[in-house]
Amino acid sequence: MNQSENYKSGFVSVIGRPNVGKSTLVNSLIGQKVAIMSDKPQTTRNKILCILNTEDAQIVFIDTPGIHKPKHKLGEYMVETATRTLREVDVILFVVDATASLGAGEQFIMENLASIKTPVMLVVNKIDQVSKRELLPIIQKYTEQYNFAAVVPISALEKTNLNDLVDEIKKHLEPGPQYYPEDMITDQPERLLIAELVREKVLHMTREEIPHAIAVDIEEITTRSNNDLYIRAVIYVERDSQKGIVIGAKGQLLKEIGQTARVDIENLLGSKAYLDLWVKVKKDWRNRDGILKSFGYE
Ligand SMILES: Nc1nc2c(ncn2[C@@H]2O[C@H](COP(=O)(O)OP(=O)(O)OP(=O)(O)O)[C@@H](O)[C@H]2O)c(=O)[nH]1
Ligand SMILES: [Mg+2]
Repeated sequence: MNQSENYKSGFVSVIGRPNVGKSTLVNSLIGQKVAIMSDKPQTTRNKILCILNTEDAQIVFIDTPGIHKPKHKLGEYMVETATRTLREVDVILFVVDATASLGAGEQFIMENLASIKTPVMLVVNKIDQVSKRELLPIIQKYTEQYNFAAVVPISALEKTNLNDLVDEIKKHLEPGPQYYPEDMITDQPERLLIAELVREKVLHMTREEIPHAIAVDIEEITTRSNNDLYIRAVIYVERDSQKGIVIGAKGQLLKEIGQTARVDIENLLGSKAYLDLWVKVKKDWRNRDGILKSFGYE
């Protein structure tokens, strides 16, 4: 245990609009893919703890769903999950996209932050996409409206300025214990990580309503006699027509989803895996409390 007098620790919530790069940031910070990422908004659905250990600190990042105007119960759950973390943490990272202008969504989040005493840092992400000259006026628009504890421009994708960000966070942490063991990087059980990897592949390979309409449930994980894993996963969709899309002509899309997910799962678990993928319909599941619960959104 690392418990010197100067050892600091704390919880840091990573919030922002959908698609600004929150999950990319936490993965880059801890150097491992724990939270799935995609170019579709509303990728993250639950809060995900990602633990960073340094010589002198343990920082527990909480990746959260993007804050948006919810259109169904799942969305309500997601936004509630994100906003609930705000009062439980030592530092808040408000992540914004340097390539998008300050809009109603950001405004709404800043209004919510107004009543919160926790230090909020403005993290301006995707600076690999804008010139230095463009950056300053973008930052100014935000700082005019809120008194941020710090402003850190970064690129989560290219890992630019992440050390500065960590240093800045440490300044706002109190001396504290190591909450989690050194070798623990997330609170997510294996079963959930596997389900998320499958969901990520569906997000990458489908468009329009499909990414939002799916949920993945892992029904079985067993170790075979040769130590290979057998995993049975079900991809749930909301309508029969969506089932056809996910399976694809001659089952081709489902096969591709399975192959790419299997590679990630094998990397994650360090053993060979057989992934048995099914697609089932659960009508309007995003609005049904009981089903939301059974999928882990509670
Ligand atoms: N160019 C560039 N793209 C980035 C950067 N960070 C993230 N992205 C891209 O932005 C998209 C969204 O990234 P995510 O990390 O899934 O975003 P998120 O904020 O977690 O999104 P939600 O979970 O939907 O709220 C992906 O296509 C990323 O590759 C960056 O620093 N630069
Ligand atoms: Mg995310």
